[in-house]
Amino acid sequence: DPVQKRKKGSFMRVLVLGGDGYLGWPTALHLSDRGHDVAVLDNFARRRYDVELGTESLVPIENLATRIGAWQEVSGKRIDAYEGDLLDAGFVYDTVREYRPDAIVHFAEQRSAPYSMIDREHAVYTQHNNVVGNLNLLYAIAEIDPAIHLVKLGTMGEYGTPNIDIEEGWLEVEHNGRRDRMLYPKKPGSFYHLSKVHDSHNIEFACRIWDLRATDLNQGVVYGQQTPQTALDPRLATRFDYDAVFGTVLNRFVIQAVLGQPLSVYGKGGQTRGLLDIRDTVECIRLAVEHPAERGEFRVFNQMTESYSVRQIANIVANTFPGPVQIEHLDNPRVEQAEHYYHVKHTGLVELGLQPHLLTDTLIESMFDLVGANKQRVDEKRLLPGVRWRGAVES
Ligand code: NAD
Ligand code: USQ
Repeated sequence: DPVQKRKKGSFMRVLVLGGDGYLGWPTALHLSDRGHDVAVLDNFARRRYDVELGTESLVPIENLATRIGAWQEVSGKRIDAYEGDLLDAGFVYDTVREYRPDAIVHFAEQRSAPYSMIDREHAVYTQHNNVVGNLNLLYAIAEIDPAIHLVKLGTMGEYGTPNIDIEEGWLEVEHNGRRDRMLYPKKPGSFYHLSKVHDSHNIEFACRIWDLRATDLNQGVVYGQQTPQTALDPRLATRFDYDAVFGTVLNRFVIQAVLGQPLSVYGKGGQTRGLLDIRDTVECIRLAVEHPAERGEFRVFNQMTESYSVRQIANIVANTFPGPVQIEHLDNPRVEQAEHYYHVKHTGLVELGLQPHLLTDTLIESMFDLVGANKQRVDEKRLLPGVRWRGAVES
């Protein structure tokens, strides 16, 4: 009986939704390595976007069953797997009922801003998949076991780039002589980022009405591909996206440098973003899981360790690469502020014990080797951005 089992020790049962993805898989390994009982759930949508877009992870990845088998071989630990879709409410209820987790880590959403901006169909898919999947999950938790702690991946992009300091989720407001604590106002930059805002509002409401406990992790842009666990065996590798739809900025710049391609800075590169190392992502999730929110609490952490402008990121990569690197300024396909104020509070996770890996030359150099070893897998046609924020309505 899982409930009896968890009473015996401090280890938890954790269900990782999106556990076949870039971040979900290494997180599952990290939690399993720490002694928690872990199960992953995925519908493999991410592998299907690859087929749709004609691209593939730069680093070869195994299917989920092989990955799980390899982990058992290497660590002696078991990870359970549930294959299915969060849009299927019956499947979500059955899984939560059967596994009875203490915590659910929710990564399982369509996460690319450009993908959500391809056209109406992709925008609708993204918001439907993300918002409805999350809502099914909230109902399952409320009806089956409201003590389950939901650890939900949000994004720093929910806030956008306001001309005031960004707080951790909540803002003390004084208006016409009265004060209140309000959810921080949001100004996101794509239909994908908007889906996360909608999720945050739904989760906060569920905490208020049903006394649920939730942690919303507004994560910045992640870079890197290896964690101590994924590095143990090539079959444990997580995906690494280089294409203009799913590849994120620092990872793309590293890949472009190795390929001898110019670094694709959108516009002048003055736009600033919060970033973090993938090793810090998995650690932040562990810290959130092991220190649950209180019943009724909607807790928000800003999950990032440093901020840089895109121009600075390009310069760091160019200066670290041993050969010549060109930096190219492309017309920005997105609609975003080119220069702006950016000051973010991100002390919550540090207070729980996070010791950040900052962007040192060492990590970038290890990424050069990884990319070099797989560079024949790159289809250069997939490097240039094709999705324009204004494109869908112009055409
Ligand atoms: P990913 O696409 O690699 O992983 C998401 C996984 O969820 C995929 O394996 C996909 O198949 C699965 N999934 C999607 N919809 C599903 C559904 N309806 N039912 C079941 N499974 C479903 O993405 P990632 O980069 O690992 O990101 C994980 C989460 O972290 C996302 O929510 C993303 O918004 C957030 N995040 C990512 C980054 C980043 O830089 N990668 C930064 C900030 C926040
Ligand atoms: N950019 C470039 N050149 C490139 C790619 C990106 O200049 O080749 C710029 C973009 O214009 C943007 C910034 O870099 O200003 C970040 O772009 P990105 O594609 O790395 O990240 P983004 O679209 O914001 O999305 C990624 C993840 C998403 C997550 C988000 C965190 O895909 O899931 O939510 O990072 S955040 O940015 O904090 O919202």
